[in-house]
Amino acid sequence: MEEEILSRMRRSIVDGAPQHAAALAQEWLQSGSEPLHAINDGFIPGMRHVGEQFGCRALYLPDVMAAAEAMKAATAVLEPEIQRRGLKRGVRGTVVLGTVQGDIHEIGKNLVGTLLIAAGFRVIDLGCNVAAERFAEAAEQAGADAVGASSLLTTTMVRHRDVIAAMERRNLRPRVKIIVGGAPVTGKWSAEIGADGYAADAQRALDLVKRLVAPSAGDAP
Ligand code: B12
Repeated sequence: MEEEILSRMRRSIVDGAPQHAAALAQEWLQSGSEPLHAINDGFIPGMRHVGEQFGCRALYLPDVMAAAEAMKAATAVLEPEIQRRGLKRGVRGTVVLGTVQGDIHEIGKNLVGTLLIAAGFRVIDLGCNVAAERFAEAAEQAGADAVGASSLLTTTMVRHRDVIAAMERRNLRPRVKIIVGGAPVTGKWSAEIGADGYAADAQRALDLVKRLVAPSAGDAP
């Protein structure tokens, strides 16, 4: 039963069907199932498939755009429930999040933000296409503990370096931690540019922030 609905979730993304995706997400919540499981094992595999098909030109940009709309419709239903389930245990720290300049991919970054909020972090989400200086300015103003910069394009990954440089110019380093992520990003890249860490998915991103920012709270869910 669960496997069947997960498979329909994958299909709803590939078909680019927002209403169907949202309805499946609702059905999932009504059955009392774990919302993150639906994202990780239902909707994200659909998105991954679309990305692969786009990469080998079996699908085109409008297909990817439709898939992204379906993904957003599903996460709009699931993310509030993820946050609700996590709430509320005193603020553990402040994290500034954004997608780097020139890049408008936001779905993964939003998911990272949702898990951080659910775990008790204050998240300042700057959105996408964010200039390096803006990350640093927001971190300074908010007294942030960490900055997370997302990048989904090999051509925009280099902007991570700019974020680090902007933070250094304001003397925010090494106190404010910098973490990087997004499909083309690796641990090797993070080490090469002098970031504090990289994570492959939202759950690992949360674990990383807990380790870097709130080590004493590391055992809490
Ligand atoms: C959806 C999508 C789009 C949508 C984005 C919609 C939106 N509002 O976000 C639209 C249609 C707009 C789009 C546009 C483009 N796209 Co696009 N897109 C994708 C696709 C299919 C899925 C991305 C996604 O949402 N995945 C689901 C989420 C949940 O996963 P995720 O983003 O990886 O995030 C997870 C982790 O990476 C991590 N994470 C993410 N951010 C962060 C941040 C931190 C700090 C940490 C620690 C972790 C972390 O946690 C997340 C949750 O688990 C990918 C394929 C892929 N495999 O990634 C291509 C892909 C990224 N796109 C690609 C391309 C080429 C483009 C375009 C250039 C196409 C064009 N010709 O115009 C444009 C670029 C526009 C721009 N300037 O940014 C290429 C990139 C190739 C490359 N190597 O550079 C990909 C890989 C597709 C492909 N196979 O060719 N795209």
